[in-house]
Amino acid sequence: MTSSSTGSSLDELSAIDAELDDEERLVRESVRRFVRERYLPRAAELYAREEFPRDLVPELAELGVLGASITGYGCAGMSPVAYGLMLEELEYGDSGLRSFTSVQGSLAMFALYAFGSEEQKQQYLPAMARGQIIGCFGLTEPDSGSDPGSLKTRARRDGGDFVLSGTKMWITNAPIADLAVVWAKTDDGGAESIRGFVVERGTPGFETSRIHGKMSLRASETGVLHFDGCRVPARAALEHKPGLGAALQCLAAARFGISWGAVGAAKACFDCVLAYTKERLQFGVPLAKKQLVQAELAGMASAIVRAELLSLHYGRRKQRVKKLSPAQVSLCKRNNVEMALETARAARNLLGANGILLDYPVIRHLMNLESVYTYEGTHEIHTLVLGKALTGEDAF
Ligand code: TGC
Ligand code: FAD
Repeated sequence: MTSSSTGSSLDELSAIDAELDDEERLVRESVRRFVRERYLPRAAELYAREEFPRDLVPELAELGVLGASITGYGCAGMSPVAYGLMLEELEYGDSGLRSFTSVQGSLAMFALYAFGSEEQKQQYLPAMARGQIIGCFGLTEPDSGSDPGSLKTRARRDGGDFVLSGTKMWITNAPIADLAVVWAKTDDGGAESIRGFVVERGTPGFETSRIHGKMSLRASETGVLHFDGCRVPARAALEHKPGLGAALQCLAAARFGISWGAVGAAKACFDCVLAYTKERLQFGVPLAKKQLVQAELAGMASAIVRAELLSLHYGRRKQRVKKLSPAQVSLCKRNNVEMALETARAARNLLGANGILLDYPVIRHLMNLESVYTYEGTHEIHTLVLGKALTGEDAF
């Protein structure tokens, strides 16, 4: 079985091409070309320098990947499968590149699209699709991660305004964001509940700082959002049923995309190690001639193809019925990220000592996937979502 110049032998095994329409193939090919020509040559250096390549944002916008699943407002209106393939190709490059795109599109832009006023949509979405406004999504806090219902950030009503106070931590894109979608507790209108707000950079009382020294997702900028008496007009509040449901709807969109992205990271590890085992001689023959090595490769290929077909199935279903259940999304994210992490670990092992060098993409993906395993709902949280769906028992 041979690899095509742009594709992988895995694509031949899954025969996924035959299941895609022209638009989906075109999206996959154009993003694949961008990643291989424009990102991969710089990937190790960006990772080593803890740097997100801001200079590539206009090219990402040109490719139509920002807010790609949104229809109208200058967005590409991609099908769920085209959107997923696009993220798979981006994460073949680096999880940080995919993270940037997920947060911009599935979290910040999706929140505005689903819960923003018409004025907010017109004001922000076209510029975000062009990459001229970068967004972030602030849910997690220093003391509130898996249990976002316990968040402490407050939005106090004061006449025609809201006044925000609190801290959001571990926020992707925070240091480079022009606006933040922020989830805060308010008692406006009676009982205390969670609401989303849009806060622009430059608003007095709103600052961001960068988290340095991450050993994972180093090519993604992660930071803290600080709100100290930050006054925003009432029209900055998103329009949704009060509570956590709106934030979780945004997360559902992003988690579906991550299930595809993880397949891309796993494929990058597989392609690297397949080539390596054909060239690396030990005991006088290529590693690829050893049965134990072939068993590893066969296991990896099977797991990757199964994961991609799972995402394809849910993507088609999402297109047909418009929405996946929370348990379906959890199953997909949980399965595919675990698969990618195990694939990356196995690939790292097959590279031997070389596996710890940034000269090969594998250790970078392995370290990145440790974050992907934790964010957007940890592996355990998705296990518990599935457990609850299966048993009816809430074990959170
Ligand atoms: P619970 O009482 O069960 O539900 C509250 C309301 O939300 C609805 N709901 C969902 N809606 C859509 N999708 C889902 N998956 C949903 N799960 C629940 C639910 O129906 C209810 O609606 P309503 O109308 O009745 O009010 O909420 P809970 O507090 O018990 O929480 C459940 C739990 C633990 C699953 C949830 O809190 C959770 O998912 N925790 C994990 C937190 C998380 O994922 N944080 C991610 C932060 S963002 C991020 O990590 C970005 S990284 C991006 C990158 O760089 O790529
Ligand atoms: P905790 O919730 O403290 O969990 C610690 C451990 O306990 C985990 O293993 C967890 O699975 C386990 N655990 C928790 N509860 C239970 C339970 N009930 N039963 C069994 N085990 C449990 N957040 C945002 O809002 N926006 C972002 O853009 C964003 N980007 C991120 C980027 C990176 C690089 C990282 C690492 C995180 C990012 N996050 C973001 C935060 C991320 O969503 C949280 O880290 C995640 O939700 C987990 O929260 P926590 O880190 O506080 O862990």
